[in-house]
Formats: sequence, structure tokens, C-alpha cells
Amino acid sequence: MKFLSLITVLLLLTHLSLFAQTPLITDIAARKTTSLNGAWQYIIDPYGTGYYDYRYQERSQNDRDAYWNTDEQVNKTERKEYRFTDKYTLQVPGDWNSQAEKFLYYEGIVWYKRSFDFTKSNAANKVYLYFGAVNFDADVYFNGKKLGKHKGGFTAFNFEVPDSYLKPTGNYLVVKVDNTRHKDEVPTVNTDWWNYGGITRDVQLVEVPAAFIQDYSLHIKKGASLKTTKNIPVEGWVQLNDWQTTKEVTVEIPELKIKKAFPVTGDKVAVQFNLPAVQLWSPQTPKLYNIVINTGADKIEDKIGFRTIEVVGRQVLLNGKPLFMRGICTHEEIPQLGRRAYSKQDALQLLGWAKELGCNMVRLAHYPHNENMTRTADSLGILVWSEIPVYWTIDFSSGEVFDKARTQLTEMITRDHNRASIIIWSVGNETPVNPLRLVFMRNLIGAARSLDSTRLVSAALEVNYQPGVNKIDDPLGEYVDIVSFNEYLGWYAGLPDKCRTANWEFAYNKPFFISETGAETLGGFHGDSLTRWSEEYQEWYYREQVAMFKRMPDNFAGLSPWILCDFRSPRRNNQTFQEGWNNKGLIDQQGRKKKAFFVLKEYYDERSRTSN
Ligand code: GCB
Repeated sequence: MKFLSLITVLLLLTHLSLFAQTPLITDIAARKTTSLNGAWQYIIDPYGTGYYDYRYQERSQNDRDAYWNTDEQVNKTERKEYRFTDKYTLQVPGDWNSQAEKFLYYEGIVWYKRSFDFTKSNAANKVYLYFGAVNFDADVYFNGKKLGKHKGGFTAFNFEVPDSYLKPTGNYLVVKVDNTRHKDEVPTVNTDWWNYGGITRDVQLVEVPAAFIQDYSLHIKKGASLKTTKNIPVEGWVQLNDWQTTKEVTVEIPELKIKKAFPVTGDKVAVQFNLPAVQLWSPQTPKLYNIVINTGADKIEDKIGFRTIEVVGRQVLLNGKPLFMRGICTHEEIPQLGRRAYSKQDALQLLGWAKELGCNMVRLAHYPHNENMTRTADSLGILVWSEIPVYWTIDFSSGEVFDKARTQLTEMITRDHNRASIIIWSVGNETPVNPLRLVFMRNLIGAARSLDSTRLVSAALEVNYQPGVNKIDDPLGEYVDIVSFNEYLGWYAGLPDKCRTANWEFAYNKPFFISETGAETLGGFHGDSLTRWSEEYQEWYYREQVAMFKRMPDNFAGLSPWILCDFRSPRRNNQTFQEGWNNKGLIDQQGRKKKAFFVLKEYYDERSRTSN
């Protein structure tokens, strides 16, 4: 028995080390990449036949019935019960649900296959396989060998492809994608959005030199004074995968005529210098500087902005000046096509609409969005709240679930920590008030701060509705930088005129932010303002809300109403007005602006004249 368990432990250890995930390479756009986007063949496998044998044991690596192995018949008599063909293809990136009707509600396993030729541009280079995201589980096989496994539907991951796996021609990549919901995952089984499955973001082969720049961070030193825009201290680090062969790292900002060298004494090289004169990044002036990081063996470039964000007393300060966030929530979804958003074009559409609305901020709900969104936000000058899907009722009692949440937090922050647009990391949404959850969420906040001390940390909380008073007193409020809450006065509780008599009581002397408020309407459906689902009801709702915002105390730091566009949700089953859509968008399923859009716009335009 003892012997057996030792073997099991050893097996487990080899398994873990074989499939240990490679640390994320950031700034992918600056690397030498080969896109694997396009048409991938697929097999829908609801029973997991490609993975399990008939005794429901995981198939062995070389099992010819395992779908990760070659599907070619060795000779005409061989019985092959699976085969990929060009008759069945899915576009990558993209969710499967919107690509064929049979997929609309599908939750389960789909196998993807892509064949390609590939020769390294330099024999000494290392090759990584990079996925922007796969929802939810991805088991990745390269020429029949397992590269690794990743869990989590909204974050990037990469695996090193050993030289011995690569062939100049006829490589094939198989990915088992499984979007089955589980109670012990993040998110859990219950959400208010569509569980789009598939390889939803870009797939690329990334070539890097043997000793390469893994990641870097560059930002204005926390607490630096911005009284003048001269001599502002900048600090950060450059992470190397292999520092032994590198002597020095240089950081260059050509436009500012800065070039600084830093000695390498370990894999994380500390960087600090002063900016002689700089135009700070802000929504009004989203200035990005080209930066170049060079180790001799490797060189990457990026475009980044310099700004500060902090809470001082009851205010949020951007570059030292009070900020009012004119925000809007958005899912990562294109309403007219009922699909996940993934491209730069998609980001321009969503963020362009937010700009039209008069926004200077977006809340990317309820999970990390694709990198085009945060990069486009950088260049358009839109502040960003970025969140992990710790949503509603995940299992707060489980250490494993905590680890999963922390992993997603780490992956989110790692990919995007050089985006000036991101000012808030959110550790969750509408989680229930209880002691276990408090510990869980506090620890996530701690993890966020230790990964990035330069941004604010928050979470969307709920309101404690009491007779005559709406209290914001969730104990988690003590630990966040900005107290955010979702309120639906006039939709889930009473009619919109309820706002007129609302009394708000805040337990914390901190800035507060209304992270959600909204009402549902079917675009194009009209009635009087008392008629639910009519555009007039939603318009009235927004009028009453806006009047209430105007009476809010001085620590009101902004809002991000729910939501920019209508989005798919299987919870929404009024077959006249919803049909599987949550229609709280200010923009409808056809991309048309509803009446309420203009009410919020008027408020935002007015606010933009009076505040930052
Ligand atoms: C909320 C949730 C959001 C929902 C929204 C609604 O409070 O945070 O995910 O979609 O309400 O429409 O009810």
C-alpha cells in the first residue's frame, strides 16, 4: 500500500512537472510571432470519447483512439473512429456558439485541430505556443504530445514547445476545449452571461532568443509628487528568463532622449530613473511613449503611458487631480452578431460607443477582456476597471477555489500591468456578505496589492437595503481603496421614482463608485414610462437616477451603469421581451441607441465640463 502510494505521488510529481505552465510572456505584439488563427477543424465530443476509453480511464499518450494522435489510417483496413476534416471547421479566434446553430447552447468538449508548417527563423530560438484565452479548460497537444493544460476562460497562457517536437512540415496542434461549468471553478455554475466556449482569442507561435525578456514593468514611482512635470521618478523591473548570460539591460525612451543601463545581478533587474519632462497620460491627453528594452540578446518595444492614480482622503486623484469617472460597464460581446468580441475592430466598436456616450472610463465586466480592449483603451484615453470572475456564489470555503481565483488575478495583472488605462483591479462582483467570503476576498485584495502596488483595488459590493435607508456597510469596504456597489433602485426594487426619497449611508470615509445601475428594455419597444420593457421606462429610470447622482455627497467618484450593450444570458427567459438576452444595454441587439443612452450622455457631457 505504502509502495503504491509512493508511486502515485511520484507519478503525480512527474505529471505536474511535465505540465507545469510556463510563466507568461508579455508584450507579445513586440515578439516574432506566427499566427495560428484561421479555420481549425473540430470534432464535438460530448462523451469525452477522445480522452477516455470505454472503462472511462484516461487514454494513454500513444493510444491510437486518443484524438490528440494522428487521425490518419495506417492502412485501409484500420478501424478509425474519429477523423478531423475540412467539412467541419471553426474560426479561431471566436466562440463556437455563434458559428453554427448546433453550438448555440452547447456546453462540453470540442476538439480543435490545426496543421501547419513551421521553421524557426533562428535555430537557437525558443518557441512558445501562446493562447490569448480558451474558455474554459484547454488540454494542448503538439504533434501528439501533451504540452500542458490551462484552466480559466479569460486569461492568456503559453507553453514552451521543445525543439524535439517541431518539424518543418506537417505539424499538428490539437486542443481539447471544455466549457462545462463546475461548482468549484471561477466563475461557478451560476452567472448572468453566456458561457461562450472555444478558442476565443488569438493563437500564436512566439519565437524568442534563448535568453529573453520575459516581462517588464515601468511606472511613475508611487507617491511621487507631480507638482511639475519635470524630473518625475520612474521605477520598475525587467524580468529575464535566464540572467546568467546577460550583463546589462538598457531602457530607452527615444522621444525623451533617455537611455539608461542597469547591471544584471539576478533574473529580476531593478530599474529606476527620472523623466526629464513628460506629458502625462490622461483621458484628455492619452500620450503613449515608445520604449525600448534591450539585453543585447533580446530587444522588445512597447508603447506606454505615464500617470498616477491614488486615493487621497475622500477623492480619487489621477495625476494628482480629482477624478470623476464617467463610466459604463461592458461585456466582451458584439451585440449585432451575438458573439464574443476579440479583435481590435471589436474593441474600437465598443470603446467608440463608450466615447460617444461621453465616457472617460469603462468597467470590463466580469472577467479580463482581450488585450485589444486594454491596448485600445490606452490609445483612446479610456480608464479601465479590470475584473476577475469571482462572481456571486463561488465556493468561498475552498482553498483550491481561492488558488484558482488568485491564478486568474495573477494572469490578468501580469498581462496588463503596463497599461496606463487600467486604474482599478477588481477582485469580484456581488459576493455575499459572510465571514468566509471576507477572508477569501481580503486575501485576494492582498494578492492584488502585492502584484501591483501602483493601482487601486476594489470589488463591486451590494447595498444593504434597510427601511428608510440604503446602507453601504459591507465589511469588505474596509479593505478596498474605493468602495464600489451595484444598485438597481427602480428596477429590482420599486419604480424609478424611488430614487427621489433614497437615503444613502456610508460606513466608510472613502471615495465611492456606483459600479452598476440599470433597467431593461427591448430596443424599439415603446410605451409610457410606467410600461416595463419599454424604452420610455428605461429613459425614466435614468432620469431619476441622474437626479439622484446630483444629490450624492462629495466622495461620489463616479459610476459605470449596467450596461453599454444588450448581451446574451440564458437566465433571461421572458419570451416576449428577452428571448435569452439581458436587455439592459443602452445600445440594443441591432446596435441602435436607446432613448436612455441620451439621458446618460447629457449627464456625462455636463459633468465633463465641470470635472476631470
Ligand atoms: C448585477 C450583476 C450583473 C447582472 C445585472 C442584471 O447586479 O452584477 O452581472 O447582469 O445585475 O442585469 O441583473
